[in-house]
Amino acid sequence: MQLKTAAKMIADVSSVAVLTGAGVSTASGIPDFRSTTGLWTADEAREYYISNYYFHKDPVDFWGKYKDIFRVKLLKDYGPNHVHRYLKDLEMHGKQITVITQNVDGLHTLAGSEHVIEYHGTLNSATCPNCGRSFDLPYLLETETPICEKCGHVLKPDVVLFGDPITEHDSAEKAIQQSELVLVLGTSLLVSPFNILPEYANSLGKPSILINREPTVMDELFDVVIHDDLSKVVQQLQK
Ligand code: CNA
Repeated sequence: MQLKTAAKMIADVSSVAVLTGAGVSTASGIPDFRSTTGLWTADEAREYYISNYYFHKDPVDFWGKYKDIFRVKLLKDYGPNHVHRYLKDLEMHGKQITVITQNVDGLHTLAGSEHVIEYHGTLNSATCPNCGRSFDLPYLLETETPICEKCGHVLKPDVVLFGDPITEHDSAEKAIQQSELVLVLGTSLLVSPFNILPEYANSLGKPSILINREPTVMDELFDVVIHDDLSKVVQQLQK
């Protein structure tokens, strides 16, 4: 029943803001953080190691931990799955889709989605804090600690680290304002300020759907809640 309602809600609108989290990429082989099989449970100190504070304290050790936690060396081996492709398909069928993602793997863009707001940045590049020059993933993998080839500074990842400001919040809110429906996929909604966005959508009276394997602390905000595997649900939505 919930599935049918969700399918109709999506079919009936021409614009959707899609808020995604790590659960969208698990079918690509990238573990999430907080579910029972996630990367986070093993070591709570991970939050500290991928913080702005630790980057400044010990940039060399930071880069080792960062590459390890986000499995940066494996990134080139991961590809979009049918959840990413489903969102691109909606776009191809004429809907205005804005993906607002917490994911840092770049897979929505790789799947061809045209409007992607990378709320927590990307693993695919890093920037020199001194001269602002940008470097791509292959360069970051050449050395253990990537250094700016122009001025010798240790590069800073383009991922938003704990303690970094969020620069995309306003554009995310704007995308929600301009969309008729909000679809939230594969996120625990535990990370702030991203988790303010569903509340914001609710305050604007936007209809909303949540699809996540496990219950979240915000389930009651949504008109439709489906607790199931995303790949399975998406296949059913496409029927
Ligand atoms: P999270 O807190 O790990 O939550 C993920 C949620 O997804 C959980 O509630 C799971 O139940 C759910 N989930 C996992 N697999 C599936 C599935 N197949 N079908 C349905 N639901 C599923 O991750 P969030 O995204 O909520 O937290 C935000 C963090 C995670 C961001 O800062 C990201 O940078 C970070 N992260 C990103 C990636 C990535 O880019 N792929 C991977 C791991 C962590």
